[in-house]
Amino acid sequence: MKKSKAGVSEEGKGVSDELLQRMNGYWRAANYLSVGQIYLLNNGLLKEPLTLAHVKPRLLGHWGTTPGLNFIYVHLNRIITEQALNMIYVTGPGHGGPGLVANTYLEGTYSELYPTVTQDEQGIQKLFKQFSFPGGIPSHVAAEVPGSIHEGGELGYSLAHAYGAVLDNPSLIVACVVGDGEAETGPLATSWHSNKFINPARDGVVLPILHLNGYKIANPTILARISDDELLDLFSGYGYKPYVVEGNEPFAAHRIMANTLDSVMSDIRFIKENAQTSTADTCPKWPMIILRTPKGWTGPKEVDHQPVEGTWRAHQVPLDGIGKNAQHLEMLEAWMKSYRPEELFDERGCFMKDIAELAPVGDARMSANPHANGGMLMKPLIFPDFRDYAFKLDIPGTQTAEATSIMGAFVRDIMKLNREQKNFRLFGPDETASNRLAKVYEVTNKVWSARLVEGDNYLSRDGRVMEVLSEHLCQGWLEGYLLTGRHGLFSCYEAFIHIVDSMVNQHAKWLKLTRRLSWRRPIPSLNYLLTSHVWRQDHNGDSHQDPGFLDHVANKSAEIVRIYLPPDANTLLSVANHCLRSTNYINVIVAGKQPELQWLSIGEAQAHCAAGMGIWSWASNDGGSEPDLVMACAGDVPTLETMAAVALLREHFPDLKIRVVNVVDLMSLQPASAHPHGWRDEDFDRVFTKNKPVIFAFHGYPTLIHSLVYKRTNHNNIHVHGYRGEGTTTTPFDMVVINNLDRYHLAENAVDRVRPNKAAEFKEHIKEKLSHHISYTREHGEDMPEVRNWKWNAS
Ligand SMILES: Cc1ncc(C[n+]2csc(CCOP(=O)(O)OP(=O)(O)O)c2C)c(N)n1
Ligand SMILES: [Mg+2]
Repeated sequence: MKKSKAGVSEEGKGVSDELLQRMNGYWRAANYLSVGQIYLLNNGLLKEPLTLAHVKPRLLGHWGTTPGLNFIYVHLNRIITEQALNMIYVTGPGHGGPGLVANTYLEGTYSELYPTVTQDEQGIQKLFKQFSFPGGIPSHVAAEVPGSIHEGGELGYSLAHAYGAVLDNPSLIVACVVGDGEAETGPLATSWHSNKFINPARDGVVLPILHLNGYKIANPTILARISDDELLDLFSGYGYKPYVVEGNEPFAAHRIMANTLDSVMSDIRFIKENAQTSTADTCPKWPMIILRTPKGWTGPKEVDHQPVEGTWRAHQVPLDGIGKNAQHLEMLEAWMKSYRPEELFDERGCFMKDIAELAPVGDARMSANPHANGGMLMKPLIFPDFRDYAFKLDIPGTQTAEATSIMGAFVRDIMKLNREQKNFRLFGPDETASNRLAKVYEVTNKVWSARLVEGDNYLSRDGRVMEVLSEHLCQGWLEGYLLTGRHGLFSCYEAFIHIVDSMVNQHAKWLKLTRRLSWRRPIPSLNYLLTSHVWRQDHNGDSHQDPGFLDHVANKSAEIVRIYLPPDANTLLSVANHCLRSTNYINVIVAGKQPELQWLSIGEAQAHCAAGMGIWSWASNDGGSEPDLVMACAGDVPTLETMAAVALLREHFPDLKIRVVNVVDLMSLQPASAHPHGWRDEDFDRVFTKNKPVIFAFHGYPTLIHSLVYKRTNHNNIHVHGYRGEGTTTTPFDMVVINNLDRYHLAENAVDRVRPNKAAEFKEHIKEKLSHHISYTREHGEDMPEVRNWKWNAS
């Protein structure tokens, strides 16, 4: 590759041939252990001639990326040791699990955390057998792998995680290997721009290493097939200083890599040393490495007359016909022996001391760095008393407030109180102000390290709000920040949070796994505030209306997920206070930003949120005895419509005994056996009755409520109104009408069930109301005054 536009490394400096030879030995050892994990059941040190009985019956793993990952690892170890660096390793191609496991084993961390995997022949045997094996460990760089904050199974998030990890960690360097296939994904493509959000004086350093091995599973990669000029221009254009390391002859490649890393580190030191005094108005050009080496390097060159090394065929298991083909078995033995294991491990299977010494020690090992087990470094947030921000309620249902704006003051003061310990940030795709959290700008700005121009609002290099128009990037940054032990909140439009559905899956899986690993410390929860929700998209309409993220999240493990639908500002404060203090959860809070009626005092809100759901006795007229009807609701708009429906029913059917139930913690609907927040059946039955009709107004898709309550005694009587996929740009009330979630449809459904013989007249009344609503809104462009100005006065 042409290097004219690339950073030029300081040739010939520093590293002796003798050291490079030892590093090559370390690399051979890691490669040997990687191949062993993929193939061997026993005979780990190949002391006996290899037979079929020594080989796993199912060969599961990925070789292609692994030698490159191992190559990078040993080189990073050198600079960590020589320069006393604080570094972790993020593996974009996480399918290279064998390589990372091998390295963590070679540096001793693996045996410290998993003492049965000893540093001897028996331990190697165990290490090999357990990989991709029932009852063993997964094939990827999963939570089980010491030093990992990134599983890398679903490609695309490595660089966002890496950047999230270095925020507010000025001494940390994250070496982030990006697969050239991974680089084709949308989330990864946008992640290069993270450098515009890094403040060199306050944050750490990400060293991206593009692993240009040329291939994915079955195809070449785009970046491997564009011209060298275009490739270098691309990364210069992203604001990096690209260095190229290229080669297929190991020793020569070692030298170039070592020299390049020395140059890279001197660039990094220069930027860091000048960070405090720099007056530049653009971001520094951080170095990055383009590593162009063959896929499946050092593996079989040809199998069955097909080239393998340096092609896509090396991606998984290059010799996969071992059971049927004696030649494959011989080739495997020759391949493994080419690493000369007898020079790397002694008779007992211990790693040779002179090579082992190359690894850093203690916490300097990338596998033992506490940043990669973020809970170890987690400092709890300092909180103001959330009750100090309470909306002062005089009479329920008569005063209005913007819930998220009130929460904004609380968040502002959390930001202020934690400014010194620098462990709280707010993330959002360009919507913090739109979501009414702008009070936070009284104490901080949005971070922006690119050029500033006059008139820019609330932008600075020191800001603690991270806004970029990529939900992927917000999510990835926040995950990286949380995984390294800090706290945050992601505020997002409800409909567009779906963009990160799949990332949520991955994070939920990660959290679930870490709960089973005693050495992994709990990390702060992933908190979402979904505002600008389905029912109040007055500007935007159909494209912005979808409450389905709740369904997506509700499917995840009950250990991990919590969903809150606070009906007003004080309940939102209480819920936010709870979520921001929690660890190891995914908390989803849905709350509107528009002025809405307020229902509970702060004391009532706190008690209601602690219970999860409950009877609003002040709004009920059942006198505490068995009602005729339960009107239930979850979500702010459904609560308003339910209350209005109750008022209507009371006016027309004064003898009807109606109970109002509000649900703030959605998971309390589930049985106690299904979710830790689930109510016991007897308590649920007491509230929802065993046999009375329940009209349930729900924020999201009705099927979610049905699925949560299907085991409850009264399930057959629970009739849910929610989002039916009807959307458009219209008035707030018309939006609920077209989905049958409005007060009239709720009341009509109730009457059909409890007063069927007296329903006709009432239904006629409702028909008139709805028809008036249609004509009024179509004529005036706003809701009828009786809807707009409605207040609760039924008590
Ligand atoms: C988002 C996503 N899509 C598809 C896959 C399936 N997959 C696994 S590995 C791979 C190829 C990866 O190629 P590259 O990033 O170049 O890694 P390497 O060559 O180092 O193995 C693909 C497509 C995946 N893991 N994640
Ligand atoms: Mg590749």
